[in-house]
Amino acid sequence: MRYSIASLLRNALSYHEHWPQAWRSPAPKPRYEVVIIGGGGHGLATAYYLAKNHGITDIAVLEKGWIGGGNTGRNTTGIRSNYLHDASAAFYDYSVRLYEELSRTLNYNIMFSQRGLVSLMHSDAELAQADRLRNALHANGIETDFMTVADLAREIPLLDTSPDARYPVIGAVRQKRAGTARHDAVAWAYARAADGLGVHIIQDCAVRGIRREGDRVTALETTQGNIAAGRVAIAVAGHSSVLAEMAGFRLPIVSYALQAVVSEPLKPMLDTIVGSTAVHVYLTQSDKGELVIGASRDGYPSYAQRGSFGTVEDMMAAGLALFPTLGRVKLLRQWAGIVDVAPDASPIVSKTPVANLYISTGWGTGGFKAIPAGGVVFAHTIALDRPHALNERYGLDRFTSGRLMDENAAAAVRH
Ligand code: FAD
Ligand code: PYC
Repeated sequence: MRYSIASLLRNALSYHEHWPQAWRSPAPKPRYEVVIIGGGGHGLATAYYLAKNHGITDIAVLEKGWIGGGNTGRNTTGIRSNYLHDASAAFYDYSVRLYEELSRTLNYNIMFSQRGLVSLMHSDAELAQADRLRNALHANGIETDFMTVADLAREIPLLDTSPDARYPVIGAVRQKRAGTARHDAVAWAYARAADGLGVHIIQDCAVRGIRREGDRVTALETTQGNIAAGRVAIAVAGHSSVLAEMAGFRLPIVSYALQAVVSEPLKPMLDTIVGSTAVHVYLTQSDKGELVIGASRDGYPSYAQRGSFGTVEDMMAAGLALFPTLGRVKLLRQWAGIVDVAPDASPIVSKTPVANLYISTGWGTGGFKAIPAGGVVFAHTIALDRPHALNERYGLDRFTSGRLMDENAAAAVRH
């Protein structure tokens, strides 16, 4: 990373005062070549790669709240590439490789930590399914290793590996290159880099209407006035159907709340991500010491960014079944994000039925890991009006052709 000793000293002695703004806050211009709706990781990364890879810099990113305030700043930051289908494996592994370099690429410490992801198995059926996935991953050059119960007892000592456990563990599969990153740093890093290339990031600017002439989008009605656009890109996660309706088409997306909680800070006790799809919970420990715990999405569609108490109760019961010693740990916070779920649990990065309107959605419970690659392929699709090789299978046309790509089994939590 490019830090000089002088700049480190200056910042250390500044008492955190007089720091320059990391990106500007311009008033919107009347027109942009490209307007991106949604200042989450996907919208910001797309703006950056449009400018960096395609030389398009007359771009505005419109965010109704603050950048990263949607799912990007609410997620549990699991980054991995253990997906079943060839096209998914290629896409997600490219994203992990971009993450491996991202702090350097954007000159911003995103705190990427390749601490590995351990997926626990509790039945022969799960082991058989894991073998199939491991073979598919191996064929795609993505290595995983099998962990025995003895390996688990040694490496995750607080996990209950006894045969008398409520849900006895019989083995696990680990992707060592999987990991976590600081979620809002990813948004901020892309924002600062995009701003540096001339992109306007406009916060507190909600899109309320999409204007069309014939089959083309011409302008957006926003809370900061009307903005004309040559091309418009939608990257609003759980609000995708609302935006699609404004543009006059329908999406096969259902929106749900997905919740997570953090505990009080604890001494270091868990140096990997560990989860069980059967018992249905996953845990990791943040650098502050908090246990970050998540599980399934809520069972019914909703736009309420709260989530239901029943899901939290289930999540806690599942967590305690795996880690009974955590029984007296206190929870600090609970929150939810609204996730955008496609029927096959694969994303949609695509042209739309409306000319010059593009959409990135369907990331569901797993789009944080996809931000770098999602940005690259969405920027390519917008700039060249055709998909990148890595998102050819992510078109909206698959819902009419029937060529779906079912990744429900690879979703770490229920989509
Ligand atoms: P967002 O970050 O939600 O950004 C969309 C933005 O659009 C929002 O900021 C919103 O305010 C804005 N917007 C909406 N409507 C409008 C409008 N009308 N006008 C202007 N702006 C608008 N993924 C993983 O890979 N690993 C994980 O471990 C993981 N854990 C998760 C845990 C939880 C609890 C949640 C909620 C999600 C998790 N995810 C995870 C999923 C991941 O967070 C999302 O898929 C990803 O962040 C989506 O990014 P995005 O940029 O598409 O959406
Ligand atoms: O997609 O890896 C994932 C994930 C973990 C937790 C939520 N999503």
